[in-house]
Amino acid sequence: NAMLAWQRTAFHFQPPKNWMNDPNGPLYHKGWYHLFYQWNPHSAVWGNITWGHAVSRDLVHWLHLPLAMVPDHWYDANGVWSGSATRLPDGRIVMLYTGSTAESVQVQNLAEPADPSDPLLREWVKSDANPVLVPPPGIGLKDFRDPTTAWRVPNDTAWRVAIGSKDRSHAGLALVYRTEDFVRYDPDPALMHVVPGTGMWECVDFYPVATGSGGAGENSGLETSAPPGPGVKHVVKASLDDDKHDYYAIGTYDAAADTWTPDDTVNDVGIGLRYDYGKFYASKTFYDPVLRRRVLWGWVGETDSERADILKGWASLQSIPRTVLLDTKTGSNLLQWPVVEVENLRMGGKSFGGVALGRGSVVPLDVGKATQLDIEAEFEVDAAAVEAVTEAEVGFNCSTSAGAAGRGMLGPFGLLVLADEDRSEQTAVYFYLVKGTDGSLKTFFCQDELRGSKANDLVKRVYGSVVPVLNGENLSVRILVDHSIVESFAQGGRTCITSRVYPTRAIYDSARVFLFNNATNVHVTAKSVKIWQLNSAYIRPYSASSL
Ligand code: DQQ
Repeated sequence: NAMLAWQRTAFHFQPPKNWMNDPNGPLYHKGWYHLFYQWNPHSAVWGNITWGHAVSRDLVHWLHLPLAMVPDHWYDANGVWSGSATRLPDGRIVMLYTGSTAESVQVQNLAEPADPSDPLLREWVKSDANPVLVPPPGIGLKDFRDPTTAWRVPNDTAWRVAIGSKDRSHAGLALVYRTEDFVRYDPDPALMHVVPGTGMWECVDFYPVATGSGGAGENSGLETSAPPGPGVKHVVKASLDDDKHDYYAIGTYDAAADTWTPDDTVNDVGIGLRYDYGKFYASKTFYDPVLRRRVLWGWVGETDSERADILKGWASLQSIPRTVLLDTKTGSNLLQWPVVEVENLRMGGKSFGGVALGRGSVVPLDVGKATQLDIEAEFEVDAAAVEAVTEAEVGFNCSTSAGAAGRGMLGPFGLLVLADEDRSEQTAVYFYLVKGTDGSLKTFFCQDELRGSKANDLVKRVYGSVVPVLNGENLSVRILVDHSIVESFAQGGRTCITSRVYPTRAIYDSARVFLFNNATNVHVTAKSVKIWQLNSAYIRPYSASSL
């Protein structure tokens, strides 16, 4: 439908058409990054789930390949659901995935490349032993899915795999199994992790991160089986089916006892930290041995109506792949940042320095076409004015606030993207400070979609949360704008927010960028703002001759 053509993105991963959801089995093999994904070959709504497949040299430009797996056995007749890849030390690649059987029972299945010497891994063979795991006693037949990448610990030949579930009391949990051959499995009750009240855990992920002290370098990712010990923390992530958000906790994996304990037991998985406060779900990481980094993919769904999706002929994007590191400055959160290859799409680039933002001001930034942008901005707030305020909005919360239009003492201030000339449409990305009577400052990072579009068949929200700001740090934000998505990263990626927006006026040459400050009591200076146009990534359809 040409009417909605401007909503397709230019550098986010999208199949040529139809419905997509979770990223599956990401891996690196013989020069290529592989991405599989949940896909409906027949329509723009969820169903008939098969595995789409694409490859890339740089995680940005993709070549679509034929389907990797289709629902063609009784054990996955109702869908080839989510799963993960594991590379064994001998180079063998095993893929574990959930099949929804003809009876809609969730079972785990094994598949391997037909020809591991094919860099494109075009053909996949399902094991004769399938299903290799069925729901254990006490677990619902439809509550057993999404196997992780397998890992090993020192002095043990057995691999471990986690699978998401819930129990009868609505506690979310990760069941762990041990296996030597990926065909026979034994339960590993010690390593199971349970969090009351969190409901079904989908797409569990478990991986090490470096603390930068006493071990691997703090700026590199760790291989999934990197040995636990000093200098290493382990992240457990669960996608909560109840509220469709991805939560994580950082903790310690004791390999000898085979247990994982969260650092912050109050904010355990599903209660505490979120990867992203906007639209971002069913994510999965993989280790990239080339650039020695851990890379995160997340499914970014639509917030328009199903009717609009059918009109468009497609639904959903994958997030920009993000490098994941432990934030060694705070020690208590991860840092997510667009993979460095995205910067190769930068063209031109404009710098604006020292833009004064008086109280209630809006300043346009002339950047030309503003539908595909990479923005880096740094703000400084007038410290004396902050000092002069005795108390400011301690009860503030992005989601329940009036958004960018609301005027507080020390916020909001930030940027408006995908805005038209008179700002009748705009997506606001901003900071908001609150101050307690004891003088303590807290910084919120929010994204407001309420005026994102004139269309009325949309879910529009104000997203966001607190972002840690350390002494001496300015407020900083990176924003990627791509037609119908805004992905924002505050303070180097401590807090991230993804929005889908569907402007009807701020499209093509009419899209603009503004700086704004709606605070009543504080001046803000945009110390530096750099804005690049981002080139399209020309994601190519498959044909044998394109190789
Ligand atoms: N999507 C898959 C499931 C998973 C869910 C089915 C998460 O395997 O639990 O398409 O979005």
